[in-house]
Amino acid sequence: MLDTDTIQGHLDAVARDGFTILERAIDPALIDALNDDLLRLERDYEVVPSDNSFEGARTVRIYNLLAFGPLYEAIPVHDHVLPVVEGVLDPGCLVSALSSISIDPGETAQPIHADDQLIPLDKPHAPTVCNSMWALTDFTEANGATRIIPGSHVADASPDYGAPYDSIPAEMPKGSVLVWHGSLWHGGGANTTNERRVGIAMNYCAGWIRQQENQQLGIPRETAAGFSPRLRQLCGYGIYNGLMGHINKRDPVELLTSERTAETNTVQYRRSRPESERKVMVWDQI
Ligand SMILES: O=C(O)CCC(=O)C(=O)O
Repeated sequence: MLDTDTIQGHLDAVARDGFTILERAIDPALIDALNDDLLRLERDYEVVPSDNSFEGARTVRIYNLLAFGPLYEAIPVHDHVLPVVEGVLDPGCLVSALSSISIDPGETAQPIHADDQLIPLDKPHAPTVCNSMWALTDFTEANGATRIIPGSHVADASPDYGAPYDSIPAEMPKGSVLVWHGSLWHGGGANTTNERRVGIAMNYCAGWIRQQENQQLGIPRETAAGFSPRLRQLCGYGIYNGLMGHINKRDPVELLTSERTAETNTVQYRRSRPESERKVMVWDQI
């Protein structure tokens, strides 16, 4: 668990520089287990590079990791990382996407981009996205550490796709986590070594915008029903600010964990629920 001064230090860094690094934040045993399981998934599902300029011709990406077993459930809620993300966005934030990014030898640098550049808001703006990269191997300049442009999160535009920019490598030891404001200009680095660079991209967004991966359909319902209460909320089974995401004025998590069908979702019109069982929604406060 991070103390409040440490969290504030990271929040100050994100506000000033657009990023922060949580050094050796993750237990080595979890890192090893993730490395092993990602290799299993790659083998079992025969995952190969996508071969486009953004995803890379020598980069293996596995998406939607929460659908692949309980091991991945520890990532979005990790108490050495989530408090920083909650400070950048707010506690109503959501899992936007969870994927692995394994950059193999010979990969060239990814075009510099901002993760929020498809969101049509004038820049600079408050963070709508806060992303993180878990280093499952050491991240070095030579093996393709994420390249970042400090301070670019306050630029009044996103980068031009494919243009060259001066950037620095976010070097960090295995087990560390890079956290950044979604407007920060960055990209995966070139891997000039003989070894793979492995990262997990744990991406979050504000509770009031759309998630990049559709968590409610992408994760089987019975899998999501077994998540911890906090993870369910982060996946979108919750209500933002007492309004956004409701179903007939009820928290969607009630439907996730019940056998209700679309027809029975309308039950509140026929039988009102006891006050004590209801979540507080915005209508109850005005
Ligand atoms: O792999 C990396 O270091 C960064 C990847 C990235 O920024 C992306 O794919 O959006």
